[in-house]
Amino acid sequence: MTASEMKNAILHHLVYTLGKDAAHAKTYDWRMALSFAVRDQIVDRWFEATRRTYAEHRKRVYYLSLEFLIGRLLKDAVINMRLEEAVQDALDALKIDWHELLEDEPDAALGNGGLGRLAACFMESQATLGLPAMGYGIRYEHGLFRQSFEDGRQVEEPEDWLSQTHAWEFVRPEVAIDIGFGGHVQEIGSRANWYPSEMLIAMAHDTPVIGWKGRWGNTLRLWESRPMHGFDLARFNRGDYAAAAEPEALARTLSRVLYPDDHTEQGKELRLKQEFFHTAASIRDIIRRFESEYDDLKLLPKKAAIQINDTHPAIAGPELVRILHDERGMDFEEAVGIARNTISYTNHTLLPEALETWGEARMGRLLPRHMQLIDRIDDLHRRETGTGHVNAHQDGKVHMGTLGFIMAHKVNGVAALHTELQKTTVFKDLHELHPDRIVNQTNGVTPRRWLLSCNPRLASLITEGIGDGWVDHAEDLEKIEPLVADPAWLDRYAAAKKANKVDLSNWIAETMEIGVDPDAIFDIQVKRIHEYKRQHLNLLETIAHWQEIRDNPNAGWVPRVKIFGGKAFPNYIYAKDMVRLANDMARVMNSDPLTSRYLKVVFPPNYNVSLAERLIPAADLSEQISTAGKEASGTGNMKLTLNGALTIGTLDGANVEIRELVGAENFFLFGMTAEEVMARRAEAGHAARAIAEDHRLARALEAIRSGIFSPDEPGRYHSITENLSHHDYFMVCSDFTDYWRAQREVDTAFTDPKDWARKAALNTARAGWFSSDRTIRGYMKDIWHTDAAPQVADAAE
Ligand code: F55
Repeated sequence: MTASEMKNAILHHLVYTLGKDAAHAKTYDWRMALSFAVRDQIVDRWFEATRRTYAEHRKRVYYLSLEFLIGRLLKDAVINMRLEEAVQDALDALKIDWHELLEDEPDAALGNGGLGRLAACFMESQATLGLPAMGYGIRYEHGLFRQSFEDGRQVEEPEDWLSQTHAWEFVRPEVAIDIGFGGHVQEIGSRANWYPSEMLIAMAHDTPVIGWKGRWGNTLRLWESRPMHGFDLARFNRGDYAAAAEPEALARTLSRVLYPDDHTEQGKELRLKQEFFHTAASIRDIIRRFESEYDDLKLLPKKAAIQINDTHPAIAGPELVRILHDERGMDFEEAVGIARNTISYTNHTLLPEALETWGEARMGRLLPRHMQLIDRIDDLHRRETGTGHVNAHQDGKVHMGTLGFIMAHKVNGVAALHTELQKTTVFKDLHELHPDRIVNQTNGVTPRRWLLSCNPRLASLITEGIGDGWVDHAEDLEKIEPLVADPAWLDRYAAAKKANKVDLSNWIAETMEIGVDPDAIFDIQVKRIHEYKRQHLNLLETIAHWQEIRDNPNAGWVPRVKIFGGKAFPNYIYAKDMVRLANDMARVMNSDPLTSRYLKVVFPPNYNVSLAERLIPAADLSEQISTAGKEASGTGNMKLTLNGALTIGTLDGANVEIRELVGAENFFLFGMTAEEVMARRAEAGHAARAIAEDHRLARALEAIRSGIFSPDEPGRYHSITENLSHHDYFMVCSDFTDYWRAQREVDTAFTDPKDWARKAALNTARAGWFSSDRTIRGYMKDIWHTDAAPQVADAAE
């Protein structure tokens, strides 16, 4: 497409789709017009992919996830369709600022963190690989809350991305699926009819997901809940307007808000209803599509693979069995076998508090037939394995992890260490019964968004050196290794990083009124705020470092900017205290005339995908400091490595694999191993001992206790200091000394800029394996047993 064709397409949509005259169009109108013009380019390719999938009777992959953290879509679409030049030139001709349009797009924040963003990277990789696949999720009206700070405290406001038209979706009113809850069951022999007492409708909204060079397009189908019957006219006519609107309001509640949970499960009925709503609509849609092509349900596992993203859609097992057995008349055992061979389950956490359970009373009330089927599935599993003690329904609760495991042919962990720990902890008993079921698929991230799009300077430098093959064969990044030996090339690598840091410094100055030195170490910890991720370990080290600078302000310190980003679950008081402490520290330290040249703390509010895209390219140091054994994988760690940040980290999650690949000499390792953590935890008084043995740690804790950071309320962080001094489940104190040592190694290493640049470039060169393309290929081979389709011709540049 030429620039002038693009310009005409934009103007056409401006006038005929948006009904705006160019003279009066605002940023929003131009963005929408551009988005529609780009979307038009995608649609034919998207149809072609669907046509081929049907024509070739391809197996399809269905990715069921309560979260898709897709962020903004315009730039992604433009880049993958290779329309960048055409768009830029067209907008120049129209005197419209491309960056202003990009910034105008709201983030689609339909997820909490890693799990949701992984689903988004997977969708993009599946499309890039030409794998016929479909993502199923919920079209939340309000995504993850918007975070702001008041007096340093986190304040949550509702997120409102749908207050403007969503440019990328197609509404499918004809795809409307009935969903029931409650009611009673009438058993007929082994089968049953379920008569729900409450019904609503799941309506589909489709967003095309286009792969690199437009070679393939898949669909992200998001369900919106709708009332079965509109509003109550009789009540309305009686003048009871609120009551008339009530059924509709109740039905719509289901897709109203994203559950803002990251590891602290709050058993709420609405959440269970969301899970069933999502899963039942998706399974129904899958079966409908299958039956339009094939007439023998025994073929289901050959033609469909259903991946459940954590246990949130784990009711898929019983629901599929219910359809096969109750509705289609298949023998129960056969139905279980078919469902199991179709479904596989990804586990994302070992934290006991995050393993979903539902009370049998609630489950029985809301899903009476599923409750019966779960008992029969347990019963069958006991007979199959000859054991009595491993049940999904146990101690008055349904354990969704166990249910997910029993009803899947494969269960995967998300990094090598996490997968091994699954076998010895949460799924120990099940693993002994089914030793072939657990497999590993180490997470990955899409290099299109997380390098090509977010870091154009580095991407161009790489492409100039080795061509653009790395974009969809990220392992090719290793071809830059010979260039790393060339000092001139390394200078350019360092210059790209520096320019990204200057951009970020300017943004920090404009938005937060904090001046930071672009020559300082940009030390970044971005992720959900959680005790196990240990932002407070980073904060304690920051305090100790600040104190040493104050002791000796003229000692020639290596300047640092500590950058934090992340949201705390609204009810997670401890995490919110950590946020406030960081902000209190920033206030005190950034205005300290003795130290502020050397140390700044910056915590931009509302960390989301777009902010990640801004921060990650400017990072020198990546903080991956979780208590070993607790972070299943991490994916931010991969994005930062790819963008040439060196990791300071523990042997946890995918850090282990990152370190192996980039080389131990290019990674700052510290801390106890998962095994050592478990042993140390058993020792009484480990925290007190660690504090007694490290005067810096003791002094940093004392500083918090004394109220230096909260003079108006000295006791503000009592719970943090008390917890760390006496309990310290996450071993902050026990790992402090080694973390401090590693941080000083970082300082020393940074004083040799050439060597630092070399290490950074080697991180980029060796990070290609962390592409989600590799991860998806792994799922295809080991779990889904499926191939990619021959792709549509490349979109021309
Ligand atoms: C969301 C909802 C609930 Cl109810 C529980 C957890 C979550 C959630 O967001 N979990 C999450 O993000 N887990 C993360 O998954 C990533 C992708 O596999 C991992 O990299 C990361 O280690 C893990 O914490």
